[in-house]
Amino acid sequence: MIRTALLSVSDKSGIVPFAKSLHDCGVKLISTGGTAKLLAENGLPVVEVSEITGFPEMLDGRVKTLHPMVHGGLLARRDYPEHMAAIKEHGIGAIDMLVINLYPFQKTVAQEECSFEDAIENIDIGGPAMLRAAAKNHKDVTVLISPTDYDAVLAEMRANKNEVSFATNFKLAKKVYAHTAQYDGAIANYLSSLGDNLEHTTRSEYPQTLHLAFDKVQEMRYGENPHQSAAFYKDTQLVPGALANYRQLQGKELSYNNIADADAAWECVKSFGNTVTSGQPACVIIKHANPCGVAVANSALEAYQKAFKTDSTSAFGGIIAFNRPCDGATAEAVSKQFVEVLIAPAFSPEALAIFASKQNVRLLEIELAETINPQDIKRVGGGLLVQSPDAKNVLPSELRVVTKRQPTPKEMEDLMFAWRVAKYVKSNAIVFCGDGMTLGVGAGQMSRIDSARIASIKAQNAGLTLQNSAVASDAFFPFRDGLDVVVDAGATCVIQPGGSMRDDEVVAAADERGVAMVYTGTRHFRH
Ligand code: 93A
Repeated sequence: MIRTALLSVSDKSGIVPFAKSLHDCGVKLISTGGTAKLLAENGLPVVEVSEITGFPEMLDGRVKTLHPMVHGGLLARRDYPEHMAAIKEHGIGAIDMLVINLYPFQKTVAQEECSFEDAIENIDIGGPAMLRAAAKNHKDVTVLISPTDYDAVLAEMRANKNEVSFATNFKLAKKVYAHTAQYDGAIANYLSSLGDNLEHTTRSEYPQTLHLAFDKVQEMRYGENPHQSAAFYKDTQLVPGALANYRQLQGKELSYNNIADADAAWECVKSFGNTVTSGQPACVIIKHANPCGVAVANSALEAYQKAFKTDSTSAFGGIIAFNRPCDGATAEAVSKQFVEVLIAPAFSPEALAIFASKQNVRLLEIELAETINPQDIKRVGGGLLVQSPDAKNVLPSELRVVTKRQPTPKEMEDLMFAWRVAKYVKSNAIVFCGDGMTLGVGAGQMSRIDSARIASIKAQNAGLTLQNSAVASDAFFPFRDGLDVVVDAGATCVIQPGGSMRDDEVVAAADERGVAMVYTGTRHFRH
């Protein structure tokens, strides 16, 4: 039974209403400095941990809760008379619930400008110690690390006279150890990334140490092919906006290939603005992990219509994603094609009504939020390849025009769009674009010139003109031949990383043909 709760949170969102509800249930509130202050300001009676320990918070807050008055209260076994006698003898009160949100270590070190000092001060000691104590004693203690669990626990308490079941406590305890393991993993990762040089603290210099915690959420009927078995695992700590946070509104169970392609679609569409107000409405259509149509426009509907034009043949049975809510008009248009999965941050009632008669279409709703998987992982024979994600977005200041001719503002806009798309196309990637849409996508070829030829053939097949188009190449042109192919097809400007031994030859070819060329300085291989 929950009589006393200790609350100590860095991220204080949701804590006040939760503490109010606990108070309404008659629960005594204990809290650390900042959290206690906030609760008191909101009219809640709260006992400061320092009153309980008889010690002030000291060493700049490094020592607040590391005390037998706290840990005795968390660890005492309620069913052991000796334990209960011992805490009674020492005047220690039992703590039945612990609510913690640790110092934001990962968030802190993810900042480019994070200093070593900052990183170290954001290593939480007391929080994980209490978490591990409470989780160990989960038979009698309820431990919460996520505001998303507040409501369910409250509902259980209200329905059962402040009791929380063993099943709930056990579930929450498992979450805790996965969380503290990840937290320590992040610290180990960060520290080993520094090597001997404490100046190297930027995210891009982060090395890869493996600390994984996953929950199996779905057995699949089969894997990539019907003779392969498969399952889907989610990170135990999901960040908002991650694909695995999807809410399926209708449709058959997602298959292995659906999830893989949905991820490609969602990652690509999010890159065009990852809040509902930023960037332009965008639509991405994926087939076999590659975009076969990407467009931006003034509305989701228009973006879809443009994206569909790129390659309507390949779009058949595709996975479609929007960075805007799917409204009735968009749903109407999309429902005319065979679509496997449709992803959007929201679906209007009209859109849902349209798809109600098409129950095979899988509709996924995912919150639009900025997320980056901390690690990219690929299984190879006998091992794993682990890398930081390709989170690089080229800054305008990094662009370098290398030809005599400067791109016009319109060309520059098309180039930036093309570059953004190319990042999500398997290498070798050549992407023709114009007016905020893809015109031809050449993907996954072993030679760049073949990708260029395929991209131009695909545009022809779709009846699209490449006259005055912009082209992105995910990596440098090794020879001038690839450039010649795209210029022959009608491109007037090209964006590419540069860095080839024959850059001079390629730039000379661009000058010879009156084409504007921009270097990004970074490439986007994707395999
Ligand atoms: O500096 S600590 O490692 N030492 C502690 O004894 C301690 N106790 C709780 N950090 C400690 N905490 C952390 O303080 C919690 O995990 C939480 O993140 C934060 C809440 O502090 P405040 O209530 O003062 O904002």
